[in-house]
Amino acid sequence: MTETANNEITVILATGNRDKVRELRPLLENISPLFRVSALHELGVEVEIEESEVTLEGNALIKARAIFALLSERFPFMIALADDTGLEVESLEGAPGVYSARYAPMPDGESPTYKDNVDHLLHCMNGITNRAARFRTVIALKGSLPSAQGNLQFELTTYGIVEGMITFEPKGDAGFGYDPVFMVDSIGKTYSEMSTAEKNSLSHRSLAIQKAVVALKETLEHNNIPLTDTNAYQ
Ligand code: ITT
Repeated sequence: MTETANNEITVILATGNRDKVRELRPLLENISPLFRVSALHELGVEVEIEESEVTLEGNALIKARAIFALLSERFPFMIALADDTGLEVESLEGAPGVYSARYAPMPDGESPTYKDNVDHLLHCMNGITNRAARFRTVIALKGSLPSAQGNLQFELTTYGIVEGMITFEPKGDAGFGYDPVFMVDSIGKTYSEMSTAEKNSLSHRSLAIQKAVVALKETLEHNNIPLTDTNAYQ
């Protein structure tokens, strides 16, 4: 059984992280009247995907491909959108980077909380004066859409980077992950001192999404698939 309405493209957020969903959804809204954005938990999907690559791009593709494979029968016309994000600290030679979610050492079988990771980062940077760091997000899309020649299958990746500094202590209550200790150079506030809307107006994630939308539109235009005509998919 398929669940795709005639005139919709289902965009599935291929992440188990609801904080990412909260940021990604408004970024994707209003791009096209055809988009219907769904998170995995809203579709009743619970899945563990092993992130076995050593790059953000590799792991973003693993997640997009896994969710595409899992749900493409249910949604023949859909785009699986994955996000892999890392915090890269200059004086730690780019750590925690691709391992940002599992940075703090934990007993076997336990996963660190956001606070465990932040505490570990501040501990590792104790006495270090060079606090320069950057957030990098890679967005991967894997999709299947109808075109005049039949199903168009495509895959693409884009990235977004924001430069900043690691603070000496957490500041602010909003956001998630390393937000309380990441001060954005251009604004002079940590991400946790910003609302979701303000973070979304400048974040690594929003820059990557903007590029992904441009790349998607180019791919679709190249294949004569309009993103605005709601009759195109009937
Ligand atoms: P999925 O793989 O299911 O998407 P995840 O949380 O494991 O969820 P990542 O592999 O991209 O996602 O892990 C990156 C970690 O970096 C994440 O757990 C947070 O601790 C942190 N992180 C990601 N985006 C962030 C952001 O915008 N602000 C602060 N920390 C962030």
